[in-house]
Amino acid sequence: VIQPSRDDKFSFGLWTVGWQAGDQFGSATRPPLDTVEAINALSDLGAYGVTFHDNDLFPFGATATERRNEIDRLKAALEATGLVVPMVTTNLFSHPVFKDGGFTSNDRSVRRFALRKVLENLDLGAELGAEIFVMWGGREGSEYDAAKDIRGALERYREAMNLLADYVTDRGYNLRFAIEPKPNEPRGDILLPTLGHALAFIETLERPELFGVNPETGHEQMAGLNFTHGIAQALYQGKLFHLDLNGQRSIKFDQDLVFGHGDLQNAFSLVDLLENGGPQGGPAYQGPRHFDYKPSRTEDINGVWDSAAANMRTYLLLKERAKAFRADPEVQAALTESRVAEVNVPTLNPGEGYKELIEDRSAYEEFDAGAYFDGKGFGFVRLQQLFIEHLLGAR
Ligand code: GLT
Ligand code: MN
Ligand code: MN
Ligand code: MN
Repeated sequence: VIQPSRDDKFSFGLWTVGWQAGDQFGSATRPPLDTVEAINALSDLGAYGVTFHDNDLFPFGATATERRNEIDRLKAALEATGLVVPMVTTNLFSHPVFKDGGFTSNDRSVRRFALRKVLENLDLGAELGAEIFVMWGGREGSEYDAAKDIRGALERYREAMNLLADYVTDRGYNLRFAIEPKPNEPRGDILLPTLGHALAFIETLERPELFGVNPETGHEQMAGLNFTHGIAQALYQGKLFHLDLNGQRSIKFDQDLVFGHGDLQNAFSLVDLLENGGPQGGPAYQGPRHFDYKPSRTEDINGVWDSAAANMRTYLLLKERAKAFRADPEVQAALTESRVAEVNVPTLNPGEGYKELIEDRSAYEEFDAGAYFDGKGFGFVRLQQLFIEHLLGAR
C-alpha cells in the first residue's frame, strides 16, 4: 500500500490547497479555506509540513493584534497535529503597490517598504523554526524594455539580498534563502528567469553561502528546459536548498498541475535523481518534498484533497518504480552497455596535463575515429525503453 508518512517529508504551501481558483477570465469557484482546516486535512493525508506567505496567514495591512491572533491559531494547529513549518516566504506581488516589483520597483519608496515587509517576515520565519526562506520575485521585471534599467534593477536586487543576509546573520537566525526563478507571468519578463540565471547571480552576493535556489518544475519547463537537468546542476553546485514540485505540459502559461500530471517522464527521472542519485545510490536531496500546485478550477473541496493526495501518491509510486528500475539486472546491463557510469571517470590520467596528453599518440594520432564509431552505437534507445516500461509498470 502506498501511504504517505511524515518520514517522506511532504509539504504544501497554504496558498496551494487554499487557492480559490479565480483566474484572468473568471471569478473564484471555491470559498476561502481556513488555515486550521487546511493543516488538519494535510496532516490526515500524511504531509509533514506547511509553508506560507505572510499574507496567506493574515491580510495585507493586518493590525499587530490580528496578525498575532492568526499566528497563534497556526501554532496551536501545528502543535495539535505535529506538523512543522520548514519554509516561509513573503507576498511581494498581490497588493497593487508591488505592480512594478518589490526589491526592484522603479519607485524607491516601494523598495524600502518591501524590505521592511520581508524583515518582519524573517522574524516570523525564525519564530516558527523555518530553516528556508523562499523569494519568488514574480513582479520583479517588466513588460517593456525601455521601462526598466536591467543592470540597475539587478543591483537593487543584490542590495536587497545583501541586507537580508546581514539581518539573519546579526540576529543569529538559522535561515537560508532560496531564490525561485520563473521566466514570465505575471510580468512579461521576470528577472532571474531560470535556475541558471539565479545561480550566476548568487555568486555576486556578499554572503553567497546563505543563498541557494528553489526551482519549480513548471517554471523551468515554461522556458523549455529540462527540470531534472536543472536540479542535477543545483545539486552539483550545492545550491538545491528547496524545491517546488508540480506539473506542466510544455511551453505555455504556468499550469501548476499536480506533480506527474505534466511531463511524467521528467517527473520519473527527477524522483529517480532525488531518491537514488546520492553518492552511494541513496537520496541525493534530504529536504522537504514541497508541492506548489493549484487544484484545478473545476474542483470542489473534495477535489482539492484528492489532488493534494495525488501529488504525494504519484511521488511515492514513482519512487517505487525508480527503485525497481535501478534493481532490474537488464537495466544494469543496459546502463553498462550505454557506458553511463564511464562519464564519472576523469578524462585525464592522474597527474596528467596537456603536455602528457599531447605526448599520448593513442589519444589522437593513432585514435581511429572511423573504426571506433563504425557500426557501434550507445544503445540509449534500448535503455530508454526499459525506463518507460518500468514507468508503465510493465516490468
Ligand atoms: C506564487 C508563485 C509560486 C511561488 C510562491 C512563493 S507564490 O504562487 O506562483 O510559484 O512559489 O512566493
Ligand atoms: Mn508555478
Ligand atoms: Mn513555486
Ligand atoms: Mn505558483
